[in-house]
Amino acid sequence: SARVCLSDMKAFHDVFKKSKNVVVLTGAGVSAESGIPTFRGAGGFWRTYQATDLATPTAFKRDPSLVWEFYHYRREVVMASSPNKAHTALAEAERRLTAEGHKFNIITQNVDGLHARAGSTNVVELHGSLMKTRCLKCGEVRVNSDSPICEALRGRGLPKIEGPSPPSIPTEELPRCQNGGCKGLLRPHIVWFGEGLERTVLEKAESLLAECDLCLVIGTSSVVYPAAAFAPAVAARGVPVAEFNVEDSPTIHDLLAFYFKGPCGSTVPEALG
Ligand code: BJW
Ligand code: ZN
Repeated sequence: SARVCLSDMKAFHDVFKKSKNVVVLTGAGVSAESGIPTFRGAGGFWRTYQATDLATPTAFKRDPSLVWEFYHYRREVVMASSPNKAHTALAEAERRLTAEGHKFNIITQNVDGLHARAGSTNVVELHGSLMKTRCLKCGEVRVNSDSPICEALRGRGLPKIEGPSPPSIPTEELPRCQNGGCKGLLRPHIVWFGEGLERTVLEKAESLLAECDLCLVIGTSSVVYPAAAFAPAVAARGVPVAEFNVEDSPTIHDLLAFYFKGPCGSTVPEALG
């Protein structure tokens, strides 16, 4: 195969220097060193729940108060955190490469907004954003970084509680729409399991993937579709794919041109520096 020696940083630098159109796919691991728990690691629990049990439309219908507590907590964690060296190195690479007339785009599965806060401007948010809400009644999507998002959630959402859970918050007191007199129940503007990605967002991601000549995959377990299919599609065109992860992801390992094992806060600045 055309596979270059895995983990060969010098060979990677040669490929990186020659590429004119880089697409970076990121997942929760890129934010791990900012203190934001990943989904499938040990930190993927909130109270007794697996994070992925609460990120579903069914969970929200059953118990919107519980799901809002979970998202309120995560919003507060993200607002108190900062971009790390991997985010910063990606933002610097974007500035440098676009100034040279090249293309550099990030497709992120993350909902934390840390790429933008690090200074990246070409970012596609595949799974939505913790800092956006969507109204169940009128459909309005709005940026919202209020802390707390509503009074009733103040002090709620702690990941560890002693004794029985506090009573549910009445739905009237959960975040409500402020579009005119709508007052509909708001939900996080996030793609939950079983929900489709926004069509325009997916099309944008697919067109970037179709034209890139180098693809970096950083901090994702590559198990959640459709994002899990992105690196295989790029590799099928003969485009080199480089993974940066503390563990290698079995689902994409065989198609990699490069694999840099380790915390991306160290490996990514070295690769892009
Ligand atoms: C480090 C590090 C460090 C740590 N440095 N690295 C086809 C086949 C099978 C199933 C499906 C399919 N098509 C659709 C599905 C169903 C489903 C799916 O994929 N299920 C799979 C689990 C099998 N997909 C969907 O439902 C999607 N919708 C869809 O396709 O609609 C149409 C449809 C529906 C149903 C059937 C068929 C078609 C929507 C997916 C939405 C994903 N939403 C979530 C929750 C967001 C909400 C929230 O944030 O609360 O998005 S799930 C969760 O996983 C989150 C993440 O974005 C996503 C990906 O996780 P990620 O980022 O990879 O995190 P981890 O934790 O898994 O991995 C972290 C990695 O970092 C690890 O590898 C670590 O080693 C590494 N790491 N520290 C470098 N310092
Ligand atoms: Zn509304």
